[in-house]
Amino acid sequence: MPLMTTDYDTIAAISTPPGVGGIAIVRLSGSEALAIAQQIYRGKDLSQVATDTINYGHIVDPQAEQREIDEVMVSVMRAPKTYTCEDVVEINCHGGLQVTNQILQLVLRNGARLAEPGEFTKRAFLNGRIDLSQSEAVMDLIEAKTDTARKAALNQLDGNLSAVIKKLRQSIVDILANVEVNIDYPEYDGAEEVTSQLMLERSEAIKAKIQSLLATAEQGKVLRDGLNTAIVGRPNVGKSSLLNRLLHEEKAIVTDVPGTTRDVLDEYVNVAGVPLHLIDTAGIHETTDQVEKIGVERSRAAIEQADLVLVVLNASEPLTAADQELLDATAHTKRIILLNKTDLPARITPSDLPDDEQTAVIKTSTVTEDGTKPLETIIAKLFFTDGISRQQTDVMVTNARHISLLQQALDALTTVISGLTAGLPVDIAQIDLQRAWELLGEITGDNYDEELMDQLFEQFCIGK
Ligand SMILES: Nc1nc2c(ncn2[C@@H]2O[C@H](COP(=O)(O)OP(=O)(O)OP(=O)(O)O)[C@@H](O)[C@H]2O)c(=O)[nH]1
Ligand SMILES: [Mg+2]
Repeated sequence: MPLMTTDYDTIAAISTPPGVGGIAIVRLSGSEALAIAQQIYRGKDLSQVATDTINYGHIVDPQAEQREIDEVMVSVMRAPKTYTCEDVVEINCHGGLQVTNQILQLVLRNGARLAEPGEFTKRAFLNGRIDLSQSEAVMDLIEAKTDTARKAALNQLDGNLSAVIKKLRQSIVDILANVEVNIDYPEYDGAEEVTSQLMLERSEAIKAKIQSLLATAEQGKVLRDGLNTAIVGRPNVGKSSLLNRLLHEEKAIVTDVPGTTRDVLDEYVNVAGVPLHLIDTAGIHETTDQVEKIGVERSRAAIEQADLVLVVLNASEPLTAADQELLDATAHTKRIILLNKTDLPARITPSDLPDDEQTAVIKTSTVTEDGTKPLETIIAKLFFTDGISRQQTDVMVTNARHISLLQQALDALTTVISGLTAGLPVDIAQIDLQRAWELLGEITGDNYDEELMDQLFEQFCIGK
């Protein structure tokens, strides 16, 4: 995309998290960034310093007799080779709410406007430095919960997904161009059939590529949002102990009193590159205790919403009716059965368990920690059959908006293919093919809609 910097107003925000810290950064972007910074800065003449330099000085209040606010380092980055493609100034000040807020106020009083969430990144998009899917990758990168999620986001930021989408769109344009040629020069016999056949073959190839992209989406979504994993079982079987083992930290309260966990507790943990959103639940059983009752209801709801259920049984006691009920309730969910407390004499044998090839059964003891490693391995295998290879994170669709657009493009291609197969004329199929081209363009923002853009960037944090 060409760099065409439009002259927008100059925006400013605190780019570091609020609170106390060694350093905080107030960032400005826009054609007035340097001039505004200069008004409140005592040090070198910023209009004369070289680009990509950091400069020592003081922030002063020009409206209050040059009162000193802080000792700072000011980074100067001149357009167009900056994050936003505009002049960018970053004031590195001392961290702390008072200092950073006062500097921000000064900047605003001297001509800048407070940036909206994501507005710096939006500028990078509007100025043509990155496309929409790359902008979204910035947010994914900030929010990455595991190293694999970070890699996938970084690849998307590098433009890997954009490149694949651009190629697909080009292939569609090539088909459409071919159709135009044949429609314009229909003089030779059989032009229509040849065109139709060619369109069909190429549409099938494009459809296959979209399908393979969509195939990465399940893994991609897990990488991004974490796998909702509910730990369920009767009271006292060791659910909270298991959560603590997987977290490698004593987060949940464990006691020998049944009914210790009364409300769901959730934590993120990285298991072999899979971000698990672990949900420890209250023991499921009949109870008249009002508080416990609500907990039990929430446990049942957690099963409904889970991508994976860890069913914990106490292997040192015979299987109870309540255990059986849980096994039935989770029969159609992705699950792993844990025979816990195997450090004690066993009272459940595998033959007591449902005969179900899909379900892995693991013996665990949260006391000896037996079974924790095998459990982690199985969880990783369930979602990433061969582990996550570099190849897979190269292009991975992680974003719900992208998934939905790819799905719609796939539907459009399916219509093209079934139409052509049924002998419909090419110019009818052409309409849906063009629709697929438009839908793919929405991923990269080549066809963008003002309202959609606002919604997207609103999800960003301030100062990014
Ligand atoms: N021997 C043995 N005891 C265990 C094991 N796992 C948990 N326990 C004990 O079992 C008791 C209950 O453990 P919790 O982790 O609180 O069980 P829970 O399923 O969360 O119980 P509720 O929250 O009450 O539903 C505690 O005394 C644990 O120390 C195990 O593998 N072996
Ligand atoms: Mg518990």
